[in-house]
Amino acid sequence: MNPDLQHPELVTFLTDLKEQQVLEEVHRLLRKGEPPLSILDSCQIALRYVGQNYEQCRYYLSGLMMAGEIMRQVSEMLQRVLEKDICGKESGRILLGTVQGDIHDIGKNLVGVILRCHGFELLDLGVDVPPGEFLKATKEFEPNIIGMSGLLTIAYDAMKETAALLHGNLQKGGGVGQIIIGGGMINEKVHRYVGSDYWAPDAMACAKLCQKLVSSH
Ligand code: B1M
Repeated sequence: MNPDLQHPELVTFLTDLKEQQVLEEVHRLLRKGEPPLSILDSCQIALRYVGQNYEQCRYYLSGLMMAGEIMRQVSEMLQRVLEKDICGKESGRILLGTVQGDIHDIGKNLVGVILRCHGFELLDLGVDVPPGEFLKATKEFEPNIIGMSGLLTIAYDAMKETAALLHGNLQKGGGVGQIIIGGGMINEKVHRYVGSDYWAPDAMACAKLCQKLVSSH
């Protein structure tokens, strides 16, 4: 394991799916005043190891499910602190969802928490959201920004289809409907493939980008 890790014990506990120890360690770190986003970073490193263990058949699907359940509980603990810590006065509407075919929602939910903490009005469509549902909600809610999350490689095509549908149906300008994508394996190349307007590597970067986009209109 990398010796430069910020929270090596947390990373080991989560990689080994030790639920109780993870929750106790997160609790201890938060009490010590550790920033919630740095705790999240360490959890993401551990989840990458969990994913590798799954790919290399050291964990079954139940390992992924267990990691998801532990992470759901950690997210709740971090969310309580984040909601107290960050606040903003941006006004703007954001539509968020995990694209069709993908049910991963832990990262999306954290993005939602941080956007709300920055003062944005949020409509979260949930997971496995078909392109047409994004379009329908965009017409009704008139968001400044549409955020699509996806962790699976197969999600790229759903993102591409959704972006094409939205771009084809929405008028450019007026600050409505700029598309941001994000999720575990999203990068510049995927962003170009999908045809989104922007991409963000993590929840905080997404919130900062949304602030910039909304304030420039
Ligand atoms: Co799945 N899974 N999973 N999984 N899972 C991955 C993604 C995988 C990489 C694991 C691996 O094999 N290494 C792999 C995908 C491989 C690929 O496509 N190339 C995988 C697979 C294969 C699968 C299944 C297909 C397994 C199967 O059934 N055989 C299946 C797919 C189901 C489906 O979606 N149709 C599946 C199912 C699941 C569970 C349900 C068991 C569970 C999810 C529970 C849940 O979400 N409620 C699960 C989990 C837990 C994982 C891993 C281990 C962890 C994901 C996670 O929550 N990360 C994951 C391995 C990994 O990620 N390394 C894996 C923590 C979260 C905080 O990070 O979501 O990246 P993340 O969010 C970050 C940023 O990405 C960013 O901000 C967040 C916070 O900073 N971000 C955005 C996210 N959305 C954003 C949007 C933005 C901007 C930033 O703008 C709008």
